[in-house]
Amino acid sequence: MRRAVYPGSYDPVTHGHLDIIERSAEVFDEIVVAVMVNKAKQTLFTAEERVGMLRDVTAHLPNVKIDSWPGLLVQYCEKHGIKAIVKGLRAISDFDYELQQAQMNQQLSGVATLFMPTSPAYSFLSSSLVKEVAKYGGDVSHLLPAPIHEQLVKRLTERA
Ligand code: COD
Repeated sequence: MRRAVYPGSYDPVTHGHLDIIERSAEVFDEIVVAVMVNKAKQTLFTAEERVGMLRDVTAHLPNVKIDSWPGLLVQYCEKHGIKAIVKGLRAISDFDYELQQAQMNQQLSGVATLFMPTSPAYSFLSSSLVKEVAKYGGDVSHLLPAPIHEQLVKRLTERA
């Protein structure tokens, strides 16, 4: 079985993430979307909430599983016998850091990283920008699945 992990923060999941998930699910037999938990990093949504949101928006994809992991990505891959990592690339600015991570992960465990270019419609899209725009009242409803947008607005209203 050809399996790959698609790791990220997903704080929250956007149409850009979903597009990569849908396209990579056509290439691999199974995609595991892994919410990577970094306790030092402040997130708007808890890991459990992010896992729940990803489960909701990928319910139509039978070969996509959602999980979370608090450690190194390569440890997750080793534990689950996964040999490939999928990463989305938006622009050349993503490439430097993604290449470094890919080479480090390859050195550490031999796991391969495959880059999937963003669809042009989503090349400007990031969770951070979505949060920033939404925080100041900008309309980001077209950039996220509707239930995620609702949760984002609710959380930002609670925090305001
Ligand atoms: N179009 C296409 N791809 C996109 C888009 C978009 N609009 N938006 C985001 N993506 C891609 C990103 O490039 C990334 O590949 C993935 O989707 C997830 O994005 P984010 O923003 O949710 O997640 P990041 O970038 O914060 O994730 C970083 C990781 C959590 C993957 C990384 O820090 C990690 O592996 N951490 C675990 C600890 C570890 O192993 N560290 C050592 C690394 S060498």
